[in-house]
Amino acid sequence: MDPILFYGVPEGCSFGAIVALEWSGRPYRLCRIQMPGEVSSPAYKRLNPLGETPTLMTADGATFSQTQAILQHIAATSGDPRMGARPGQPGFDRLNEMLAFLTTTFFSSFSPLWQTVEGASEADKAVLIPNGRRKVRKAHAQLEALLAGRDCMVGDGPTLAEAYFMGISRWNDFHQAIDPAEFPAVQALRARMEKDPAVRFALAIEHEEPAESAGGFRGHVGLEAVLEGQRAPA
Ligand SMILES: N[C@@H](CCC(=O)N[C@@H](CS)C(=O)NCC(=O)O)C(=O)O
Repeated sequence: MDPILFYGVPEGCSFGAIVALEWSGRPYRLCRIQMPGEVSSPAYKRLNPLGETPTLMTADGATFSQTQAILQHIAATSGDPRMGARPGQPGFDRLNEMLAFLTTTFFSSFSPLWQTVEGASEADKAVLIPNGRRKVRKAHAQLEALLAGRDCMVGDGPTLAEAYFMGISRWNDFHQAIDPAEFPAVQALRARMEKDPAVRFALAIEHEEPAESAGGFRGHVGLEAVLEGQRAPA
C-alpha cells in the first residue's frame, strides 16, 4: 500500500509534508480533509484522535501525527538530498534546530490571529490582534537572525525546513501582520522557494487546480474509502 498523507485545507500546515513527499521520489497518495468540520469529525478522529492535520498513514497501515515526525518519516524513506542531513552528518543538528523553531515559535506566532477568525468577540479581538502581530513580528525577526549570512536554512538547502516554512509563511498574506520587506532574508527565501516545482505542485493541489507531480503522486483517496479499507478483513 502507498503511504497516505491526510492534509488540511484551506491553507494548512500540511503543505510542507506534500512538498517533502514530492521531493522524496517515493509513491504516495493524498486525502483531503476540510478544516474546520471534517477534521474534528468522529470519522477522521479514528485516524487522528487529536482532530488535526496532517496525519500520515504508512505503507503498513500505521497512523501518526505531528508535522516534524511526518517529515522525518518521509526523510527516512528517501535518499533525496533535500530531505537534509542524517544523524551524525554535518547539518543534522541545524536541521532539527530549524524544524523545531518553525514548528513551535514560527507556527504558534500566528495562533492569536487565527483565533480572531474563529469566532472571537470584538473585545477578545482587541487583545488578540496586537498580540498576534507582535508575536509574528518577533518570530520573523528571529528567523531573519537565523538566516543571517545564509541563502538557505541548512547548508546549501533547500531542505525539509524550507518545505515546512513555505506552508506557514504564506499565512502572513492573509493576516497582513508584517510587511515582508522588513525581513529581506525571509522574503528572499520565500521568493526562491515559490519557484520550486514541488511548492507549485502543493499549491495547485490545495487549490484543486491541475497539478504536475515529479512522479510519486498516485492520486487522491477519500476518507471513507480509507476507513472502509481498515475494516476489510486482511
Ligand atoms: N502540532 C501539530 C499542529 C497541527 C495543527 O494545528 N494543524 C491544524 C492545521 S494547520 C489543524 O488541523 N487545525 C484543525 C482545527 O484546529 O480544527 C503539527 O505540527 O502537526
